[in-house]
Amino acid sequence: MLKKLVSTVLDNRNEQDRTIRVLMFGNSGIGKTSTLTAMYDQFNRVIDKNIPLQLIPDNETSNRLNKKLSLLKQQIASDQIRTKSLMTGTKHSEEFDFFIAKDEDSPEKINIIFRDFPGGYLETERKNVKDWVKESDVLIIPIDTPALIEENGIYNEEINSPAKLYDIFSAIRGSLEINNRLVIFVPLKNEKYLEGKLYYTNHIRDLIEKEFANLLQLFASFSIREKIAVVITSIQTLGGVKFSVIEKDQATGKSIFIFKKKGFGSGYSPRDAEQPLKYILTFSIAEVLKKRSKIYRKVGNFLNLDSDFEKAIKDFSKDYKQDHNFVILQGEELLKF
Ligand SMILES: Nc1nc2c(ncn2[C@@H]2O[C@H](COP(=O)(O)OP(=O)(O)O)[C@@H](O)[C@H]2O)c(=O)[nH]1
Ligand SMILES: [Mg+2]
Repeated sequence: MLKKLVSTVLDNRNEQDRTIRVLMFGNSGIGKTSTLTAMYDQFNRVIDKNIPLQLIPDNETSNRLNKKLSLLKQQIASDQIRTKSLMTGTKHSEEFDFFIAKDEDSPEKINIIFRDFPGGYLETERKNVKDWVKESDVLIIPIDTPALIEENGIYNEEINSPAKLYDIFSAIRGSLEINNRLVIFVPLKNEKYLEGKLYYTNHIRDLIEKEFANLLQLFASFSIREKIAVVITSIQTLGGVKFSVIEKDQATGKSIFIFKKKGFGSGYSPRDAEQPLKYILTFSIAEVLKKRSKIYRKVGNFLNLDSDFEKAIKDFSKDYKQDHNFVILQGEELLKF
């Protein structure tokens, strides 16, 4: 009893320095670093100027992402993009640290740590991956959309690895029953399938539900479903190009997905890249509020999140998109404050 009380109070103290841990899955070349880059680049651009918030990377994160940003912009300047050949994928596990605050000196902040690891780890470093899942609040599963859709999805298993993901999660299903989590499927490279009317008629959601059925059933199982919110947010980290054809590389026999510029003048134009962050912040603030009301009941004393800061976070995140391509599959309760 005493132990419980002490740990509640300690939790309480730590609330000042809140950290959200986000784990990014996906084989190299799927678009993890591009997603972070576009998110960081877009956040400060799209946020309403009346909301006093910034997404601030630490120095190392900033250097790495700015490098990536210039690579992406260069890439889009060429007429044709061959995935995997122009850029090297993630080779080892990396962390990208950000915080959200009014400014650098503000004592009120939320830390967000993204961890990115090479897809091969799903086979070779399973113990680490499982530990990372256990300590994460948010799991991001980027999806290579052309691999999901083209040629009836024959490339899906190899590129998006639903079976490997299922193995990892089902091995630790007990831990999924303990803390609340948010899982975000992020279809990428989807420019071709979201154009014009296709935005409202594409089958991306249906295909995710079909191809990841095992994983989704696990998340929806009795002891887990109250603990996990699952959403789909289709975003574009490049925007100016669209999938064109799959070609066989003569030398290696490997299939290469080719992207072409949408039009003569099209350039780097990410779309909706801030949306996953809105979901992450909505989930996080809802968690904080829940904890606070619990602590209030137990100890009769709670620590405030500065009310202006709390309001700013709510103002930014409350209007997350919900439409054909932004879907809450389960756990809507965890995304309400
Ligand atoms: N067309 C298009 N290409 C993308 C998108 N996101 C990523 N890519 C491509 O995928 C490549 C690999 O992405 P990267 O973020 O380096 O993958 P990582 O290994 O998972 O970190 C990039 O160089 C882009 O060419 C997207 O939204 N649209
Ligand atoms: Mg990477």
